This record gives sequence, structure tokens and C-alpha cells, in this order.
Amino acid sequence: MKRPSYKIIYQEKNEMSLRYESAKAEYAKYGVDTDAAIKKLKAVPIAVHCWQGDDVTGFDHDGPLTGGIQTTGNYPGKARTPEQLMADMDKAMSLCPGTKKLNLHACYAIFEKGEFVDRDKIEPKHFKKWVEFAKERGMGIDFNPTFFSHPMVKNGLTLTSPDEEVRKFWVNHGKACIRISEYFAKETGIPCVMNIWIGDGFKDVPADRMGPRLRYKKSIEEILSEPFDKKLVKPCVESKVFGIGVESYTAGSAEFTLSFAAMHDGVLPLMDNGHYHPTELVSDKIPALLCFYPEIALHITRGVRWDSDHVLLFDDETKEMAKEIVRCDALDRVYMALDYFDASINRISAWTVGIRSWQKALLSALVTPNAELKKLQDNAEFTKLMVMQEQMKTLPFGDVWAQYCEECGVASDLSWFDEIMKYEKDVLLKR
Ligand code: RNT
Ligand code: ZN
Repeated sequence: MKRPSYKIIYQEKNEMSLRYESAKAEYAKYGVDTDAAIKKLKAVPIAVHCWQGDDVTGFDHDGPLTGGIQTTGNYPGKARTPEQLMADMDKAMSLCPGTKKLNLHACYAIFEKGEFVDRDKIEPKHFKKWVEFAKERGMGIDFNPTFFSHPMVKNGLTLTSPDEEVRKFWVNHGKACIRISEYFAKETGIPCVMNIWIGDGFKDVPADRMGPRLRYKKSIEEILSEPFDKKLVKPCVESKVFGIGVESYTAGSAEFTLSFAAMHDGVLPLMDNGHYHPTELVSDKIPALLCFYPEIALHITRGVRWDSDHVLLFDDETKEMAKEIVRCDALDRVYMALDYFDASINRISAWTVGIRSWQKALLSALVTPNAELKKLQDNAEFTKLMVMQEQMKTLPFGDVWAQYCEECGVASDLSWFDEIMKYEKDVLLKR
């Protein structure tokens, strides 16, 4: 491809800033300050999940993915080593605007050649390379104990197991993860959100629904008895409605995790928007929880017909969730993490589309005249409220997004995708 001349680049830049100036004026008519919105968004951290890059495999086992979650597809170029995964993540993150945080799972421990340490005994040193990676890029790290894809998952159970040996093994894993989370926070200077999610449940009608939940409660309490600084480690519990193979009963249901978090100081509820019945909306649950919890956490995903973890798009519910966070003025009370995995398309593109989509959703929420709209609601001016909300949809948001991308030093046009295609040809297809 011929390089465009500097004159053309200059003209394009000029045209872009003219477009932004005109968009800015348009938004100003509704009392929205787009410059302020852009400035605010730049500092909001979004946790980027390492597991999109290798289909939730990790480096500590070569067995199948279990726990009732599934990746589908066999697109070439999957990352198989820590170096590859880091390089791929780097590529994706370099194409996305905004502040990022690294989100790791315990199964991504990095061992010396020939070394193997089981999950109940992993140590901070097994994550030293990740810490270096994060620190070099000025990122914090979030963490997840991995209660799946392991031979100690017995009859589909971990922390709820009636077998004390199994339960203890996983409690010890959780405790090890608390120590590692605190290490991340101390090293990076940024608190670490540690999310507990288990897939424990039953395929068919159980005979005892309370027993596993009482054991789950006891197990999380035991994990949290590991001493840690609450300012540095933010433990969360993630609920779920069902998983593949555990359709009839899931121990960590919404009521269980919400109640656990409510009754344990410093524990946050984590809502994954793929983990509810199809007509339930996490956008509506966010403000409900914010009435009670000082801080909450989210896994942001896109479920198609079920908790399919499709790549996040800039769609209506995604926008609605972002709007709730912004209009509750809770950008600093909600820990936002992406959680999707698609193995059927270029994985770097999957990452990039999802990260950019959430950034778009937040920016679009920030350029919404929220105070004005709220006033209409409070004055029962519902006709105008509908009209205004519809009007907002066709304002020149694309030009504000382009400006944000440019200011963050990333492409606003599709040249980011050209870069991924080049990376696919030069790197991924050679693996
Ligand atoms: C599974 C949960 C969980 C996982 C990750 C890999 O349904 O959403 O958060 O996706 O921990
Ligand atoms: Zn999740």
C-alpha cells in the first residue's frame, strides 16, 4: 500500500478536528461538555482479561476447560506460552484507548522450566513476570482463583464439596490467591480485586440444596481468614444461574452471593451480566446494589441466548449498564472487568472490539445530559423524556469517540484492524 502523503494526513487531521469542534458545539446545546467527558474517561481503569487470548486455558495444566464454561472455535494463532500471551495482549491493548488493568487467573502462573506447583501452593513468585509486565505498562492487576480445569474438581465440586480433602485443597488455593493478590497490590500500588467464582452445582434435581451452600459459606470464610489489608485486596463473590452440565442447581446463586457480601465486611458482590435469566437486566441491578454497597464489581460480557460469553459490542444493554454507572456517579465505586472469550475469530480482534466497545459505552454515557434527563423524570415530563432520549441517539457521537481515540494515541478509523491483520500474518499464523 502506498503511504499517504503528509499533505493528505494533515488534511485529514484538520478535517477531524473540525468535525470534533462541530460535534462539541452540538452536544453543548444540550449542556454537555465533551472535553470534560473525554478527560474523565481517560482515567477510568478497565480490567482486561488475559483469558481471551488462549481460550481460558492457562499454563498450569493441559486438561480440558471445565466448570460449566465453554469456548467454541478453532481460529489459528492461539497463545500457548506466557510470552505469546503477553505479546498478544500488548497488541490488543495498544489499539484501545483508556486506562487498563490486567486481569489474571491463577492458572496463568508461570513456572520455571520443569517446575510444577499445585494450585494450593502457588506463590507470588509464580506471578513475578506478570507483575513486571504490568508495572512496565503502569497497570494494576486483578486476580481470580481458578476453581476449574483441575483434577481436584471432584464430581463437579470444589469449595462446596462434602469431601473434606477436596474442600480444603480449594480453601488453600483461595488463601494462596489472597497472598498473591496482596503482593500484586503492593507491587503495583493499585488495589487488587480478587474474584471468587465456582461452577459447583448439579446437572439434575438435587436432594440437598442448603448443604453445599453452607459449605460454600464456610469455605469462603476460611479463605478470608487469611490475613490481608482490606485497602489492598478487594474480595468479590460472583454469582451464576447455571452452567453447562450443571443446569439444575448452582451453589453460588445470586441470593447466596449477595447475602454473603452483605454480611461480610469488605466483600463485594460481583455481577456478571451473562449470569441471569434472559429478561433480567444488570443495568437495573447496578443502581439497586449501589444503594447498599460502598463498592461493587462487574463482569461485562454478551450472552447470546445463554451465558455464551460473546465478544462485547456497543449494543443497547451494554450502553445501559455504562449509563447507570455514570449517572449514579459511581465510576469510582464500580470495578469494571471484561469477561468474554471467542475462539472462532481472531482473538486479538475479539479483545480489541470488546475493550473499545466498553470504552464507547462509557464515553457515550458521559456525553449524555444525565442531569437534564433526570429533571424531566422527576417533573413527570415523560413525553419530553422519551423525545430527548431518542434525540441523543443521533448526535454525532462518532466524532467525539474519534477525538478520544486520537487524544489517547490510538486509531479512530479501521487502521487498527489492518494492524491486527498484519500481526496475524507475521506472528499468529507462524505459531
Ligand atoms: C464463568 C464466570 C467466570 C469466568 C472467568 C474465566 O461463567 O463468568 O467469571 O468467565 O473466571
Ligand atoms: Zn464472569
